[in-house]
Parts: sequence; structure tokens; C-alpha cells
Amino acid sequence: MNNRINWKVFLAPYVKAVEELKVKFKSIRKEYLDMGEYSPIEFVTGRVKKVSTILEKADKRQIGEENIFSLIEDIAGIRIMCQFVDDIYKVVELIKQRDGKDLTILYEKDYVKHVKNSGYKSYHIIIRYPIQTTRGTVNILAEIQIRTLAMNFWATIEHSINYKYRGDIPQDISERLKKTSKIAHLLDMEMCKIRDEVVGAQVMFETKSKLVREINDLLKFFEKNGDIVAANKFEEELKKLSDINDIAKWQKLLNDMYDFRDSRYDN
Ligand code: 0O2
Ligand code: 0O2
Repeated sequence: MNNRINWKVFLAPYVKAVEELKVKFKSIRKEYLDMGEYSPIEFVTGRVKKVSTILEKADKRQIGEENIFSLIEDIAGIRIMCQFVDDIYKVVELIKQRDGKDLTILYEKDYVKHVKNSGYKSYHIIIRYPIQTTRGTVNILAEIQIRTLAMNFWATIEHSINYKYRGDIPQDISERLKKTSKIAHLLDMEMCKIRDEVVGAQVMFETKSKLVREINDLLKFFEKNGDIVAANKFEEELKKLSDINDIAKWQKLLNDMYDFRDSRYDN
């Protein structure tokens, strides 16, 4: 092992950065949940790269040890897992809102839209993050990876298979892994569709309930004022709509009832 770098001292700010960033992103999730809202962050993990892997990467890229600090970007790594693909972009927005405040974004890599040749998908943001030490402020580099649970499932298994083959995956395995990445993508798309349908049905139910409440209030108003013929007519129309999930038709009935009320009572 390299003995010119005091690794304990060198890695200390990275350890602190991972701890701090984990707390910050976990607290965003908590904030959403405390407000009773859906959180685009499902869970957060983080790690500091092992010395052996830092040296391997430096060696592979011909980076001298004096440049490890400024050129290796993922010594501190934060991983944010999301349920759905659109959550990834919500998290990216949340991070962008902090740009220039507690962190600085250096650049982004969208492997969600531009899938890597291996099949890897994830959104990466490289940041500069200040850490206070007894020697003053140290601006370390860190990598934030944002991905869905399905992308994480794929990347975790692919990474361990890659490790077993020491990066030299046989062609047929690599092809099969690419196929599984596409399957993971389909899983993400289908989950998104199911979510949209469930949310759509919920919105439809809530809108319909609100319209029915208003319609019933107006029916009672007409009955109370002796407008029995009109009340019966609107009630008949309401019955005809009972099995129809066309919100526009329900809204039209309500509008007709308001028009009738305004023409009879407001003038
Ligand atoms: P909880 O209450 O378990 O959700 P630390 O010991 O603080 O250094 P940490 O955060 O405990 O590190 O561990 P790490 O390895 O960074 O992150 C693991 C976190 O991810 C744990 O959360 C796991 O519960 C959570 N996790 C892993 N897989 C899943 C998953 O599939 N779904 C969800 N929702 N969470 C998962 P915590 O922070 O210990 O809290
Ligand atoms: P770790 O800690 O083992 O995850 P390079 O690493 O040279 O290919 P570069 O420019 O450093 O690429 O960054 P890139 O491609 O954005 O990837 C950095 C990190 O993204 C990797 O870190 C992985 O965590 C993840 N990653 C990228 N491509 C793949 C892939 O094909 N499969 C999986 N499972 N993960 C990938 P490291 O360095 O591998 O470190």
C-alpha cells in the first residue's frame, strides 16, 4: 500500500461528508413524511471508497497520488433510491435548489436517458462539498447517484457479477445482463403506469364525490323552496349519470343546476 498518504487523515473529511449528506437527504424524506406527503426519496445510503479501490482507480487512470484529491470524484459516494423514474428528476431539482448554498454542482451525467453500454442506469451529480476541519475548510468532491429501486437492483447484482469476473465479463453474460436492464426498465415503466392509474382513479373518485355533494345540496335547496318539478328533473338526470364516469357530464349537470338557481333566485 502507498505509504506517502496518511489515509486516516486524508479520508476523514470524506467520512464526515458522507455522514452529513446522508443526514441531509434522509431529513428531506422525513420532512415530506411529516407533512403527510409522498417522498420522492425512498432511502439513502452512502460509503467512502476503500483505499485499495481508490489506488486501483488512480492507477487505471494514471493519476498521481498528489492528484487523487482533485481528480477522483467518487471517494465520497451518496446513493439516493426512488420508487419511480420521475422521482429521480424531482430529487435532481431538490439538489439543484441547493447549488451554491451548502454544495456546488460541478457536473451531471444522466445515465437514465443515456443508458451506459453495460445497461447501467442512474443519474449522477458530482458536487463540491465544504467540510470544516481543524485545518480549515476542505472542499472535497463527492458523487451523488440517484436511481430507482429497479435500477439499484440491477446495478447491485451487475456490480457483484462484474467483481467476480474482475471486470472481464464473458460476452453472453454481458448480453444477458443488458437484456435484464431492459426488463428492469419495463418494470419501472409498468409501475409508473399502475401508479398513474391508481392516482387517476383516486382523483376521479374525489372529484365525483365533491360534485355529488354540491348537486345534492342544490336538490335540497330546490325542494326547500318548493321547486319540486325542477328538483325531480335534476334528480332524474343524476340517476342517469350514476354509472357514468365522465366528470364533464357531472360538471354540466351541476352547471345547469346553478344556472337554474341563478335565473330563479338571484334576479
Ligand atoms: P431504516 O430505519 O432502517 O430505514 P450508518 O449506520 O448510519 O452509517 P445507515 O444509513 O444505517 O448507515 O446504512 P447505509 O448502509 O448507508 O444505508 C442503509 C439504509 O438503507 C438503512 O436505512 C436501510 O434500512 C435502508 N434500506 C436498504 N434497503 C432498503 C429498501 O429496499 N427500502 C428501504 N425503504 N430502505 C432500505 P436506515 O437509515 O438504517 O433507516
Ligand atoms: P464503486 O464504488 O465500486 O461503485 P468509470 O468508473 O471509469 O467507468 P467514471 O467516469 O468514473 O467511470 O464514472 P461513471 O461511469 O459515471 O461511474 C461511476 C460509478 O457509477 C461507478 O463507480 C459505479 O458505482 C457506477 N457505475 C457506472 N457504470 C456502471 C455499470 O456499468 N455497472 C454498475 N453496476 N455500476 C456502474 P465505481 O468506480 O465502479 O465504484
